[in-house]
Amino acid sequence: MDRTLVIVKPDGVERGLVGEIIGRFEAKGLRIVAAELRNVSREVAERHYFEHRDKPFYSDLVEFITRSPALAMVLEGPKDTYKVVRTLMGTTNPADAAPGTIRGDLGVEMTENLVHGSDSPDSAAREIAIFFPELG
Ligand code: 3AN
Repeated sequence: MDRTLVIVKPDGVERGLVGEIIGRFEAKGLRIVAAELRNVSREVAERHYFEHRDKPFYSDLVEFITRSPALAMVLEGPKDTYKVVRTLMGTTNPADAAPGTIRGDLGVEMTENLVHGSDSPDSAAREIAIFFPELG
């Protein structure tokens, strides 16, 4: 089995889309191993988005993920579960994301793209350790 980190971002929680988004992962066959609604601290946000620290959108990203509660969770499934999650999420920009995906069906704004999913097995391990150190 393989695990990955998923976050329903503040826009998804504010819009009442938590059930809709989790439902898609569950319907696909992934299992929730841990989940918590929490205010992401600036420190955790900065660790999480470390690889983007030099990007022009970095401060917007940190502001956004810390602005109101987000639902952090660990999902489990077959090998390369992170890929299954990212296929269901759709491409980064919701305006371009395919219909049938979470971002394609539910979003239209670039920063407010509803959901985060780790982008590799290494990212998954790193991000799970940041958000759920007790699972290590
Ligand atoms: P994804 O969330 O699809 O893995 P990443 O990891 O490339 O995308 O980017 C992390 C986050 O940074 C995205 N979820 C998005 O909110 C934001 N982002 C990425 N690229 C841009 C960009 N060109 N302009 C504004 N925000 C961006």
